[in-house]
Amino acid sequence: MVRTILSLLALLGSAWVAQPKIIYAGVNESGGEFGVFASVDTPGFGLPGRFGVNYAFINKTTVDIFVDQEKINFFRVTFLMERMCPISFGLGKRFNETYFSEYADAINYITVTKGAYALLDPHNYMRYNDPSMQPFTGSIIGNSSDPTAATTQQFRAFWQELARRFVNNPKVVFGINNEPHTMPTELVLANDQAAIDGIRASGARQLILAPGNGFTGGHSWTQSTGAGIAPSSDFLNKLVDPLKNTAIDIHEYLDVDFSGQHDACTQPAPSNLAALTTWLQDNGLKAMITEFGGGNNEGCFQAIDEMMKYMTANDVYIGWAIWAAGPLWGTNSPCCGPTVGSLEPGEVNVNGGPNGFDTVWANVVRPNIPTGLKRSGISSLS
Ligand SMILES: *[C@@H]1O[C@H](CO)[C@@H](O)[C@H](O)[C@H]1NC(C)=O
Ligand SMILES: *[C@@H]1O[C@H](CO)[C@@H](O)[C@H](O)[C@H]1NC(C)=O
Ligand SMILES: *[C@@H]1O[C@H](CO)[C@@H](O)[C@H](O)[C@H]1NC(C)=O
Ligand SMILES: CC(=O)N[C@H]1CO[C@H](CO)[C@@H](O)[C@@H]1O
Repeated sequence: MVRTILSLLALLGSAWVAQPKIIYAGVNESGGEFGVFASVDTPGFGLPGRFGVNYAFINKTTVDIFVDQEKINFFRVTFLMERMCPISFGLGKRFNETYFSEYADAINYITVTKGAYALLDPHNYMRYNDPSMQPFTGSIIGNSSDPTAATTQQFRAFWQELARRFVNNPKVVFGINNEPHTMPTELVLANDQAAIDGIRASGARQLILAPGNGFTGGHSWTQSTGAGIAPSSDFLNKLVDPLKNTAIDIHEYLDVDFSGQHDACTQPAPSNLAALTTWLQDNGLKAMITEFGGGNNEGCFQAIDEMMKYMTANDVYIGWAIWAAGPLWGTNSPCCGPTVGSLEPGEVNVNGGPNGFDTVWANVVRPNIPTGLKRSGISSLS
């Protein structure tokens, strides 16, 4: 009897462990923020830009490949706040309807036509009004000593309007902002909270992802990322979502300085993410890793595999999106050395050889795509 109960418990235990925890798996679709980069700080450079020429959101054919053949269920789709809210309008509820409809077309294709989830990603580093030398130009949202800065209230109004427009689409996820950095962590918290308040005030109930400071790096979550800057862990557990449907948004590259610019993977995820994992557990929070990546080499394949298995083994992680696919990369390499190329199917790398989709994705990402991904229902923590 004891033995039966014990083996029953063991069975229950293993069934428990085998529960799928990663429920979102996918890729970044980067391109909506392109065409504004200048070699010197030039406010307004490249704005508004031409759709399909200077910027674009997705290639529907490659989204088909990702959903139908690769069976992923998640796309992070970047856009630029200065295009959604032209500088002449200011940040807030007045949108450029042309840019919005181009963006909404991409989001609706992913969510309605293909049935996958889409993360709305204002790719702005918590800054607004000058993306010409991102991530360092632009006024920090809510910097009250900067008269040209958009206010936290404006940021709330922006999110309330964007969420209102997707209130009836259960498959969107709201990403508050890409990679805040070099600002008071108190202000990251205040802006994140304002976004959550605006989103919920619109009636939207979908999942929200909240970033921390320091480019929202997982490895530095519990550390100061600059003089006088408090660790994200000191503040990001103070967020209040009345619907308790907010997770932490994490980025984590595996190269020497966590920038994703080098081809060697020398920063192991399991040890670098350990303190974050403990913090998430202690605070009853979940996280998604919405940017990561590694180069086209054995060392990186191993490091990525280790990272993905680490996320699967720790149930505080509910999903991931690798950087990056997108319609405008061509032979350029968004991650991990100049010769990897992008993750966009059908493209080649700078040498005319296979790109990251045929190397990194095929070798290490594809084998780690879980089978139990969430396919229906409103975006949520489970
Ligand atoms: C709105 O976006 C469209 C498409 O990019 C652009 O042609 C137009 O000039 C923009 N309007 C403003 C006010 O920026
Ligand atoms: C806020 O704005 C002031 C005035 O432009 C600037 O001196 C300060 O550095 C800004 N704060 C941060 C954290 O950048
Ligand atoms: C979209 O992707 C397909 C499949 O790789 C490719 O044949 C096509 O040229 C792409 N279209 C654009 C506009 O890049
Ligand atoms: C590896 C990589 O390209 N990461 C980038 C993610 O987001 C922006 C690109 O728009 C970059 O600043 C990061 O370096």
